[in-house]
Amino acid sequence: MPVHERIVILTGAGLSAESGLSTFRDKDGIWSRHRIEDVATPEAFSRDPERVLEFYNTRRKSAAGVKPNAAHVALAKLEQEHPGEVLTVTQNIDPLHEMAGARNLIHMHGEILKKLCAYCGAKEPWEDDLSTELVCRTCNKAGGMRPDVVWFGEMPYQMEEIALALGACDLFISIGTSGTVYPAAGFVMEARNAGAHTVELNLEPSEGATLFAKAIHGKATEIVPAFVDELL
Ligand code: BV8
Repeated sequence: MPVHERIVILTGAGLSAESGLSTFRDKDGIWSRHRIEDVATPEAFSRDPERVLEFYNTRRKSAAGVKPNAAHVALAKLEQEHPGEVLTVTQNIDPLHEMAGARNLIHMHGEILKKLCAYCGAKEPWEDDLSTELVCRTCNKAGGMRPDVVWFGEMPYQMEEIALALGACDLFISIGTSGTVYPAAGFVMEARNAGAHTVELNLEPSEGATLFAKAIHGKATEIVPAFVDELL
């Protein structure tokens, strides 16, 4: 495989599955137990904030107790050892990439271990439960504290930076994502238009599988380390 100068990696819930975190659309996934409209939209938060906060309090507890797996470690090794630029864009809100050593990382859908004040926009690390009684230390208002997570209908973070990276990359790797949620699911097209080689690493073909030049199917902890070794 030729040496690639600029690599963009997109990751999804399938990367964290073998660390013990539920995915969204697998048979016993998160969306089989909750409706997006009830727990992952701004309307749901204004309609029933306690229900939304409870959904994320449960997920924050499970995210705080898990460890990176061999796939996260392999991706951090690629970033450290590869001579070119490696950017990881994750849809995941867990901290597993950074725990494995990733540094050049964008959490496009936010982070479960941060809180955001809906009134003033203040953000800070937060590992405990959130409740509507919590008073914001910046604007002193209560009732607006939410997880720093991008809900459906909200603009993902750092989209300009991501678009620039996709437009300049020569290798785009998509790992552990079903390719159902936009704009992330459209990144492969942006990379192709930039002339990049595109590879999908997933348990099974994603919804966008036919858009990739190459596909490798299997469990992330097996196929990602092998693929990284091939690249290095
Ligand atoms: C936007 C954070 C507009 C929260 C998430 C109607 C109204 C509003 C919007 C829309 C609409 N219709 C369509 C849209 C657009 C919408 C969208 O795409 N909807 C889909 C459902 C059709 N998108 C949005 O709303 C986005 N925002 O459009 O804004 C806008 C424009 C301008 C100005 C302002 C606004 C925002 C989307 C972000 C929503 N937030 N997450 C949270 O986590 O609770 S999305 C959520 O889905 C997660 O981030 C998750 O990462 C993401 C994608 O899921 P995946 O990661 O792919 O996980 P999934 O379970 O689906 O798949 C796992 C894969 O792994 C599977 O393929 C499986 O085979 C594989 N796997 C499993 N185990 C393994 C494995 N692979 C390897 N090894 C294993 N062991």
